[in-house]
Amino acid sequence: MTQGWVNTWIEAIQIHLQRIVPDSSHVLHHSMRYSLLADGKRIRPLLALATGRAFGVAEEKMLDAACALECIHAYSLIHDDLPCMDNDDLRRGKPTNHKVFGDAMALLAGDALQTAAFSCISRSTSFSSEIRIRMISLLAEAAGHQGMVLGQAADMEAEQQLGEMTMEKLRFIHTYKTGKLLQAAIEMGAIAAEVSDSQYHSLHQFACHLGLVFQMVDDWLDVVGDTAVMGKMAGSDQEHGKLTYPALIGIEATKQAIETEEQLALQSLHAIDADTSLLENLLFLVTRRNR
Ligand code: GRG
Repeated sequence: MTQGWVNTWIEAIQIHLQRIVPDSSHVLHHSMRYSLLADGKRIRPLLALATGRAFGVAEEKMLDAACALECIHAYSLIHDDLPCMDNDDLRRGKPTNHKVFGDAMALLAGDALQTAAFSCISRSTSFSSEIRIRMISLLAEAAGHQGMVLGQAADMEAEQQLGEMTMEKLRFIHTYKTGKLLQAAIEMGAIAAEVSDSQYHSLHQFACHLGLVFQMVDDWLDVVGDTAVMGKMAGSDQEHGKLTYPALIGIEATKQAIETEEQLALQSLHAIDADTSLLENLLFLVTRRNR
């Protein structure tokens, strides 16, 4: 049932995303659409839709807010791939944005996707202006200097001081760099549904655990997905400037940490008096991909 729901709404999200950036002949719009419409899991929009659904908000109503999250995500990936950051050539199986459109256009496409996200929510006809302002404020905090950008900055700083990496620092980086936008996705649904304070608190806890486990699984797949890396894993990721859980605590401890975070996420979800089965299944989609 969840797979059917996921397929239906991934398609609806894709159609909605196509409307955000005009299909014009301008290279800026080509560059924006190249990344925004590329295949991705759409986990952030799906989490927003599923949270809304748990509290009776129709998926259609949530689409603007959900797609705003995907715009921020697409912008972050474009900028993260630039030569001045991770300098990656491939993303989602295709050449990265700057490889196709050049560094300057990729920078601008990312900038424009970021502002498009806020425009998307502010123009939404689904919610009152009060709710839209709360959503905009939440997204700005999650994406900006108190959220994802802070996490990216901490990551860049830590790469210069690899010997001093600790579990505490790694958790901080992941909580901010990856976790904050995932949290915002869930809290966006909570704001839309005007949930009670205690429900908001449990959803927030769920979102924190989901954000951490998302990153741990990502790290796990980086290592286990590449068996050639396993034999030399203990220090090699750090030598290459990549900070991962397996490189810091080992494969077995990472596996255990994933299971612990999954259990904590489930406990937070089960404290909520609503049908959260979609959220539970999205958690499993995150934690059990390829494991
Ligand atoms: C440049 C401001 C700025 C921020 C960049 C999110 C981020 C911060 C960088 C991405 C680097 C990265 C690969 C992080 C690992 C976790 C992550 C966000 C993976 C990509 O997200 P998915 O798996 O991607 O949801 P898809 O392609 O499915 O959308």
